[in-house]
Amino acid sequence: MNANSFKFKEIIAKNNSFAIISHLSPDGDNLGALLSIFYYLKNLGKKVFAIELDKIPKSLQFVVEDILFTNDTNIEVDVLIALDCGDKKRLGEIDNIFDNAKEIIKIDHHLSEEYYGTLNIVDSNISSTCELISNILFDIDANINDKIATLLLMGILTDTGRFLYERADYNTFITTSKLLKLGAKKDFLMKKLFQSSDLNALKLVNKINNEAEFYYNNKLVISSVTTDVLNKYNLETSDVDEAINYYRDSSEVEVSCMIKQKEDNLFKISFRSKSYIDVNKIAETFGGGGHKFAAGCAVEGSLKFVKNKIIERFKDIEWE
Ligand SMILES: [Mn+2]
Repeated sequence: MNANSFKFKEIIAKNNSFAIISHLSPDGDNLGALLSIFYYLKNLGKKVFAIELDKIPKSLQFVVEDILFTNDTNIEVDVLIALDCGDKKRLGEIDNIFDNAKEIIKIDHHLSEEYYGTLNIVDSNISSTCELISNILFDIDANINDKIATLLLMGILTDTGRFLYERADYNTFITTSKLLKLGAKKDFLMKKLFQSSDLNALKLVNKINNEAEFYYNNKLVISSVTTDVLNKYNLETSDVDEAINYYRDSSEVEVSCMIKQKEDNLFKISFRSKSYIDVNKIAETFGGGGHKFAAGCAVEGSLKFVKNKIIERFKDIEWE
C-alpha cells in the first residue's frame, strides 16, 4: 500500500464526520468522485455531508436523484474531502468548514501548485480524479459495490472523452477493467451520458457550430452563445457543452474555444486542444486553468472584446 493510501485509510478510520466537496460547475468526474466517496463513507457507517454549491447540469441529474445534498456551509466536521479541484477558490464559500476541519484531504489531477490539504493526493498525469480514487480504493482494499464502481467509471468516461484523450492510457484501461468486474454499468452510462441529448439542445449546438469563426489558417475556432439565445431555446449553458468538440475533431483545427455568456458583461471561456497547444497556459493568462488539452477561465467585457482578447493571445503561437 502506498504512503498516501495508508494515510487516507488512517484518516477515514480515525474520524467520524465528513464533508465532501468538489469544484463549481459540476461535471462527470467531480460528481462521480464526490458521490463515490459519499457512498463509500456511508457504507462504513460514517456521518457524511455532500456539499452542493452549484447547479448540477440536467445531463448529470440521473446520478443524484436519491442523494441529499446540503447547502449548509456552517456545518462542522472532522474531515473535509475536496475532490477534483486544483484551486481552493474554486471550492466556493466554504471557509467555515475548511477552518474547523481537523483534516483536509485533497484528491485531484489538475495542474496546480496549491496543496491546501493536510493530505494531498495529486497526480496531474492521471486521466481523472475518479481513476485516482479507484486506485486508492483498490489499494486500501475498500468495499466497492456496483453503484460506486459505476460512479467511478462515469468520471473516467467523461474526463477521457470516452477514452479519446491521451491520458487514457494502459493504467486507465486496467482500472476500467477492474471497475467493470466490480459491476460498473458501462452500457447504462454510455446511454445516459452520450446518447440522451435533448433534441432542442442538439439543434442549438448545430446553430452555434454554423456560426463559428475560424482564425490562423483554421487552427483556432471560436464559437459563442449568449444568454438571449439560450433563453430563446429554453436551455442552459451546460446543454451546449458538446459544441466545443465538433470542429476540434476536424483535421485542421488544433484549438477550439467556446465563449458562454454568464452575466451581461461576463463570459466563461472553455478551451480544448488536440495535439500540441497547452491551453492551460492560455487560460492561466486570464486567471483560469485546467489541463494541457482542456482548460477554462472567465473574462469580463463585451463579447466582441472577449473574442478579440482570445484571438490576440494566440498571436505568437507557433502552429504546426
Ligand atoms: Mn477531472
